[in-house]
Amino acid sequence: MPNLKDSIFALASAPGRAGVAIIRISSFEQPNPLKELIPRFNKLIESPSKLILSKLISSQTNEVLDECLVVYFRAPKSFTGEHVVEIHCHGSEFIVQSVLKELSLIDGYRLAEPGEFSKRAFLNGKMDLIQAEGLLALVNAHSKHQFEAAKKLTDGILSKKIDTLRVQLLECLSLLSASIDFPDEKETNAIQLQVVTKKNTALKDSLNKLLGSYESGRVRADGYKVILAGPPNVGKSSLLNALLGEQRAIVSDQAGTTRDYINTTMMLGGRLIHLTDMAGIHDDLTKLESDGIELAKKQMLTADLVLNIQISNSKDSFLDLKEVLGTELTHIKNCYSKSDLLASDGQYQSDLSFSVITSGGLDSLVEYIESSFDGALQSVGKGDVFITNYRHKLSLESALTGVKKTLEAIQVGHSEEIISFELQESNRFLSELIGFVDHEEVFTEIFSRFCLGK
Ligand SMILES: Nc1nc2c(ncn2[C@@H]2O[C@H](COP(=O)(O)OP(=O)(O)OP(=O)(O)O)[C@@H](O)[C@H]2O)c(=O)[nH]1
Ligand SMILES: [Mg+2]
Repeated sequence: MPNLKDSIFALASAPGRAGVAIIRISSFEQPNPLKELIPRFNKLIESPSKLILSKLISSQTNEVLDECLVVYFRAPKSFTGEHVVEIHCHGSEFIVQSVLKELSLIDGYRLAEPGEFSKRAFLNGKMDLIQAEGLLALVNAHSKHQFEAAKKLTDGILSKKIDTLRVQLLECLSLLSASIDFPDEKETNAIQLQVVTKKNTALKDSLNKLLGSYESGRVRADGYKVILAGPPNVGKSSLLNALLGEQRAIVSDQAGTTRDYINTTMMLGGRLIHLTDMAGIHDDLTKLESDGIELAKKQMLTADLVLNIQISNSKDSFLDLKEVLGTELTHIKNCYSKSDLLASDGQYQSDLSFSVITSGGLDSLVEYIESSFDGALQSVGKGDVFITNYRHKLSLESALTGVKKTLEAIQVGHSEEIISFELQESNRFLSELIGFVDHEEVFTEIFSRFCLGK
């Protein structure tokens, strides 16, 4: 674990040439060693949270490195909760590197690890673990949906919900502990057990509701996975290229052109879509093709929507994906490709039909994908709290198991000690979720996903 007493610094803005670059420094103590670099240091310290114009002077050569704005945030009123100085210098790579080098020469100062500023903010109680994950999601957001989902996390809305559930658990635990301490109070204890049962039933409902929001939350946060499936040569790769507006996949009149799967990401009306083209599925296989088809099957199992494509004038019917996969997929849409080959359009009213050559029907196909995406979001109401993150899902599932076991233990008449044990398990998972339980491995894994300077 990195030393928390070290002063850390890093470029907080994006690397490369820019108008302004921001270098962030966070120290456990007042950053007096910066006196030499920042001649107006005293003025800076006297005026926290105010931008001060100052030269930057090299301690090695006494040369002026830059003239820029500097701001000091006095602990704990800073992002990390420590003493933070931000240098807003000119965004030249040379200036940035010179300033970073000067900082690295100061005793006890070192380059921050990715996510180390945020980790210090978390350790100093500036945000909980869920909010830290929200911050990561916010920085990585491409779409409005992702931004909104991340904002719910950083604003602490999910944390508050989890904490409310945790408080209810703790209330149950204290009722049980009173019963354990006073075993002779049989009547009172029976009433308290009823209260615990009622509270746990409500907890079970709340946890189920949160878990039920995961699929919708996941689509918001991670995007919607659409797979182009069908026999060889039906025009899957052509459709991928047409939707993307670029020649991403190889197209040819030879069956079996695509062997691997091709993942692409695109925005449709502000919606983040992951579009996958893959090997055509058929029976008469070479070894290479069969490997490709195995990969394709795995892709389909994780899809939100499978477009099952067949050629408009084909005598063959659509692939039976249930038979191909040995399991039912929830969202399949049959589509006819190459509609230009038909004498007249609109022959297959009930199915989508399109042509990459004439572009006919492509708008309807896009509309269909967009409305499927929107449909996936609708299972969660506008003001509802929802979850987006797999770690949160796993912790909530474990907490739910504990609550269910508690209710079972009450039903079969187990002792208050056993009932308490199950509830404590639930409490542990909810506490871990927010980061109240010291779990260095989880912290390291989460913060290492941050970029440098965050
Ligand atoms: N007439 C017509 N031909 C098309 C259309 N779309 C694709 N094709 C042609 O159909 C052939 C196969 O197209 P691909 O996009 O490679 O088909 P695929 O489904 O990816 O094929 P595999 O990768 O082999 O499974 C090519 O010759 C395309 O030019 C269309 O809308 N109309
Ligand atoms: Mg192909």
